[in-house]
Amino acid sequence: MTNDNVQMWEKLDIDMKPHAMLMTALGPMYQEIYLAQENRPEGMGFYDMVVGDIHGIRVRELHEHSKTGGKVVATYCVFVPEEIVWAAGGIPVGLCAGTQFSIPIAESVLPRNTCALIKSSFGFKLGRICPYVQVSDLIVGETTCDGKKKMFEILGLHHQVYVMEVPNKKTPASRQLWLDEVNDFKDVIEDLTGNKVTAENLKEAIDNVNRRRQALKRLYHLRKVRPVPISGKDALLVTQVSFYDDVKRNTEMINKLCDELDQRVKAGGGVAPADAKRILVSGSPIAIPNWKLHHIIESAGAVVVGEESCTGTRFFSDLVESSGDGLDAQIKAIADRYMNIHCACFTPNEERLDDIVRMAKEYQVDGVVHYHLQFCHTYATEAVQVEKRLEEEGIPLLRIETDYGDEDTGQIKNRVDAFLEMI
Ligand code: BJ8
Repeated sequence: MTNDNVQMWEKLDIDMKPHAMLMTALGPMYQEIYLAQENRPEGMGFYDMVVGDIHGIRVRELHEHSKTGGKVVATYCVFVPEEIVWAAGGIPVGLCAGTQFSIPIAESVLPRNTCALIKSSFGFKLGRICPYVQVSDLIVGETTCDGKKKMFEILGLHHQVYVMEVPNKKTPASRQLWLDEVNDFKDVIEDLTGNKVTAENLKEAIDNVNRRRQALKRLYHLRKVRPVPISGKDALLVTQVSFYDDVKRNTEMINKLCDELDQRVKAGGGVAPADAKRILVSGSPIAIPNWKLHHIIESAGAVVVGEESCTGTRFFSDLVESSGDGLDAQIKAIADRYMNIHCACFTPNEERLDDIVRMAKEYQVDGVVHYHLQFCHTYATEAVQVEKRLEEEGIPLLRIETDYGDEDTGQIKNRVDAFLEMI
């Protein structure tokens, strides 16, 4: 903890005591889950450094940006079009919301039977523990689920909040509604930053974000190889960090890592034996530092080779078509791309089932672990359809409902062990 960091956190009105407790807990946890892994790619050194100073380096960049009048826009969902923020000279940051630490604070206000992700994010703001929240000028929420929607109303009492309406169907009328929402979002961001979104700056932003998506696609493509050259935990971390790192640096670091993995694959090297059980994780997003499920699966000798989630393929599989045919066409291309995200908030959501089956085959998995947070009704209920579809396809499935606590770790371990034995 450097003095510079401490001064910056004080300026950001961080509550220093609980914040210090959070930072102290993170180190040993990262050591146990990440640094104890064997045969890690050297390229993960960058991510170790990022996590080692998780509330330092990047927050400082955002803080410097703020000091020169730049705006920071925080988000909780992959539906918020980051290209528009970049184009207007702002910096988008995907907030973490993956720790148990902030949940008791949130439960002093929110109902306890609310999903961990909502409580964790709300607790960060209420407790003034997260510098990414504190440095942001605006939090952009969305109407993807009832818990979030109502939480954003209360969050609005503590921070500047703007909510985008995400429709629940993918009909032509819904698509028009979403296009209008994206246009309104552009106006909000222009007002916030004082900068106009133009065809030129938007094209540059689209290209930059697309390049990061392509780099992540490259990383995931490498995970299809047997033996797999990178652990699921490490690949998950790369995606998690992509939510808040600078888009150009992030793309460069992912590609560098992939260059190394290419060499590994050529040499036939891997992080797990070629016959290790291969698992696809599907379901709710897994926000940093929630590494619980991957750690359990990989500690049991299997390897996670893909994530069908918003901290996985839903984040990057589709690109925005960068035709450059003027601002209206670009905004339409952005709206179309985001409507392709197969979140469980949509009905029907057959495309997600298709994606899970396609990924299970492409990544040659032995089984799928469907993961959802307790009190997340959309993913819990959609799991019924996932189970039915995978049964028809002959793909083994394990359903896990959990939260960010440790109480059920032993029970999940037993269920994962039994599942791996069975497949
Ligand atoms: S596009 S998955 S990031 S909404 S887990 S808060 S749904 S009760 S996170 Fe998500 Fe966007 Fe969809 Fe992706 Fe509600 Fe469920 Fe909690 Fe959730």
